[in-house]
Amino acid sequence: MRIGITCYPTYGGSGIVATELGLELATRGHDIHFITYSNPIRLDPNIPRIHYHEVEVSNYPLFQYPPYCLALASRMADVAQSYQLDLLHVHYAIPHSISALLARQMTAAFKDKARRLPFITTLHGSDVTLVGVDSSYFNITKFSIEQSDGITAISEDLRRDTVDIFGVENEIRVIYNFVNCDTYKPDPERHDVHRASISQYAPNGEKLLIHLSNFRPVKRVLDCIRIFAEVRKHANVRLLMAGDGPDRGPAEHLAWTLGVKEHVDFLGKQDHVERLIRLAHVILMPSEMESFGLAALEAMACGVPPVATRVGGVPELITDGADGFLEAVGDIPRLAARATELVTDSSLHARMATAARHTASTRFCTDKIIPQYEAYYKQVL
Ligand code: GMT
Repeated sequence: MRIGITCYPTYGGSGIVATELGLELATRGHDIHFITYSNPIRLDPNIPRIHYHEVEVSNYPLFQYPPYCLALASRMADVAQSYQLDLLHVHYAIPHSISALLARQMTAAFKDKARRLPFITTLHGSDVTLVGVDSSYFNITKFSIEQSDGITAISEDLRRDTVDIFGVENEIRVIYNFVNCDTYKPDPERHDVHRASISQYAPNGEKLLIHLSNFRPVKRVLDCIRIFAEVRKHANVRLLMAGDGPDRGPAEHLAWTLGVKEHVDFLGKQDHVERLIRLAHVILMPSEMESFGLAALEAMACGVPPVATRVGGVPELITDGADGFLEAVGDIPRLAARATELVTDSSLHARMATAARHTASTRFCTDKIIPQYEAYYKQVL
């Protein structure tokens, strides 16, 4: 198939899922055309069957807000026509599904060359639960979801939210986030404290906690610092904070206030998180809301148990007490107690690390999930 993919190309779960999906589809023989405003992170455009089409948004003094949505629609229609795309697959409803809807209409109206260009919208979470519910976007989000030829949601919880919030009656297919279990895998030498990769972050043989996100308020990164400060009272640990965003400054300040700053590494945005995650003992994901929790899945595939919050679609991924721990949002004492158990009880850690890897590899590996997208594409065509 010839598939156009649009996503936010910057750091964020939806862009990562879209990019990894495109790469996996290309290795399965499909022609994949990314139509985005910049090259998605994690995308090497030199890979066979991967194409990248940049959306240029020209400005004009009259425009206070350059109309990206229109430039995108126009580019989608051009690429679809030039490369005879079979369908568009857009990730994150706003504004991508509106652009796809326009591109579908334009393609159907091309003189002498009119053709059908169906599009699938994959809902990722905040496009429904945070942005979509905003009154300025509510109607257009509902409309664009309902006009899609196919709709997928990354968890059953998000599917239910979409029905409850927007009253959407179309079928919404649940296709979970996935992970490449060959790339994300346990590090057999994690406990070798002398290795350069580990001693760089844990010079005194500390165990590592890690947090990975876009540092938006919904991630509650300040809770990571509070949890860490508690764990440090009981164990020799350091914290890796990977990513960047609005709450990085406040998190650094809190680490300083709580007296743990020298034990926390703020690493900024990382290109190869698979090399980093596998060095850790525990991943912290204390989010306010999470429709799935891709970072936790990537960690589980590396045999790193998550300590997370019981929100959104997270319980569809993590089974409390078996392959990770779930606690209430903001319950620092319990979240810290769970993380402490994992870094101080090596048999508990080994059991959970094995279970976490097992969950990732038996339910969420690419070979389980990508065929579900391929089957859905065929159904929509
Ligand atoms: O987590 C974020 O804030 C980024 C956001 C996105 O759309 O880029 O992530 C959402 O999509 C991920 C991939 O499908 C999910 O794993 C995340 O759970 C989801 N985030 C939220 O629901 C807050």
